[in-house]
Amino acid sequence: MDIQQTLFTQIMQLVQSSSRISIVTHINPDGDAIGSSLAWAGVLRQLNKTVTVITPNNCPDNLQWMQGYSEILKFDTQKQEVLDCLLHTELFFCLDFNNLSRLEELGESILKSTAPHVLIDHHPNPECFAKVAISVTEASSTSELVYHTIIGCGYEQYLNTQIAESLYTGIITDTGGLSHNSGRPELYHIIAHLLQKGINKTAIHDIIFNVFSYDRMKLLGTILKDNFVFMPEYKTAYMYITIENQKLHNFQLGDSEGFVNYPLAIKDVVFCALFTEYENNTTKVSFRSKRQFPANEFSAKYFNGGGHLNAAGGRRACSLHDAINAFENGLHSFKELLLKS
Ligand SMILES: [Mn+2]
Repeated sequence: MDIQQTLFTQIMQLVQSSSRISIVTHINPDGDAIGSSLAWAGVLRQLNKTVTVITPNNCPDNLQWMQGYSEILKFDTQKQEVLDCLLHTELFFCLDFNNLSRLEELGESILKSTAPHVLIDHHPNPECFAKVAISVTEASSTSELVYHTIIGCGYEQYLNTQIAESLYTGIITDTGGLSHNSGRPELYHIIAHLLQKGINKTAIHDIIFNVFSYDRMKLLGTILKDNFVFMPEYKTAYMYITIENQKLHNFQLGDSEGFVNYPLAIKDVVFCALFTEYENNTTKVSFRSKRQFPANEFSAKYFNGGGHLNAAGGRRACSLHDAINAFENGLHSFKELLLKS
């Protein structure tokens, strides 16, 4: 991966001159957000830095085994502790997002600090708020970029089993278990190195992917059976989760994680969406696509969102019904692109 050594040198200098460092990541943190943040925190702590990982809210249960999880500060439930921490922060690392809006309210608090920001991320179109930015869209994950940062900064001696486990988790969760965004041979050299550090690959896959509750499995069944629409004329399919579905199946944070990928298993689908209805007249949408169809452009145009070419998300202040209408209308203007994708 082509990352200028000068960027690592700058990061090393910033780390050397700071003793209190905060690592922040995006709302609804996923495996890559938590994995990359905890891995980097684990390295910096071995350099005797006082490191705090801050998230806007909590992450799903299946990520809570990683080393350092229990010390994460969550802005929604530990606001005062976070604000106190920000006051003393001398250096920020912003991981797995590139736009402060991804932090929601936490972003405003961070902007009040005069401490420099270092961005490490793989999403397209970064906002320019960082002093140093490692922004590489070809990377499978932020965890892969943190691995390069560890090596590039000469911190390889601190790459222990627990840090390797966190990085591996980030890589496999952002690539759907190495199914997409994971075709570069270099990535497998990294994985080989992580395996050499003693990680248990089978155990991590099990703890990350085989975690459905019975309620969650039944919810998936309901969605696939009753709330699934296939539109072959657009090579598109979508699914939706109503508030009623959520109540009936005792919906927990993270329960719909991965559901959005199911329609892609249909041979002729190149684009799909999962709508989730919320109480406050808001509808959240996740998008997935195959090949060159730009899920992120579609999301930006109709759902105030963004993301990667093949995986994006957004939301709209409207009912589920109106959101689905907006989606179907949007398909008309993307029809040509859909059909040739
Ligand atoms: Mn990521």
